[in-house]
Amino acid sequence: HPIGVFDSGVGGLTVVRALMDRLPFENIVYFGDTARVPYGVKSVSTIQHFTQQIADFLLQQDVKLLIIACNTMAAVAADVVRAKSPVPVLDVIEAGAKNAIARTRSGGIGVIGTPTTINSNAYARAIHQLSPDKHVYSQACPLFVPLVEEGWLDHPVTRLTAQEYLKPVFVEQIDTLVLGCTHYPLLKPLLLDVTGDRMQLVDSALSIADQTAELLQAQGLANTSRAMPDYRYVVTDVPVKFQTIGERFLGRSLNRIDRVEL
Ligand code: DGN
Repeated sequence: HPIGVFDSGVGGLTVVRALMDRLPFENIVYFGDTARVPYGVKSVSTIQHFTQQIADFLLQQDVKLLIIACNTMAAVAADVVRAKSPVPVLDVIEAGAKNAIARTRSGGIGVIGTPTTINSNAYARAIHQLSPDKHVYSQACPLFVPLVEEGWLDHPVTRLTAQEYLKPVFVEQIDTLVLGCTHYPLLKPLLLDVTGDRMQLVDSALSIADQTAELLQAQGLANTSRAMPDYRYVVTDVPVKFQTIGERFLGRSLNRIDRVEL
């Protein structure tokens, strides 16, 4: 049985990439809701409805595990998915929160994400539930998603935007910064430049790959076959430049793309 990974669009391919590296023998089916992206500015009820549709679709594909790769969906719809899923559900927020707690020394943790993710306060809740003494400082960075999709990973406009969002008053309070959006791992070098290279950047994609490995091991769900794994990509639209942008996120070529309507 494959692992089902889903996102609002192409961004979750950063999570697929981390899973392929960490768990090279697992089959993966990825679902990207490319027709309805972006989710980051939609209402909670709409996001919950879309998320449930996607989870139902993947469960019909007989997945053994669901991974919510999109921070926006994880922030407002993880409970809805968990309540109905017969298989385990992991999400990037839980994984990122745990990793941030493990890595901060000062206790000051910064979180950046889309407006919906930040407004939901989901990271702060997840962090405080595990470790009430931590201080969480949040900042929405709505312009990062389009800049990353434009491929402006090291561009003066992106640098200025980052300087605007990550002002010294914010940066000075934290020693750890959670990249709370699928797109942000691609900005790591630029973000380290802007925040100073002593900042601990928490990449939720890497965090969730580690958590997935632990869960598969603990529950005896790991694939024992050492055959070439099977990767499939299901999307609701194939927009212009999908291939180029997708391959930038995935770090390898993107084959076997199917289009469905939900
Ligand atoms: N995948 C979304 C996230 O991680 O928050 C970003 C893209 C979007 O829906 N705006």
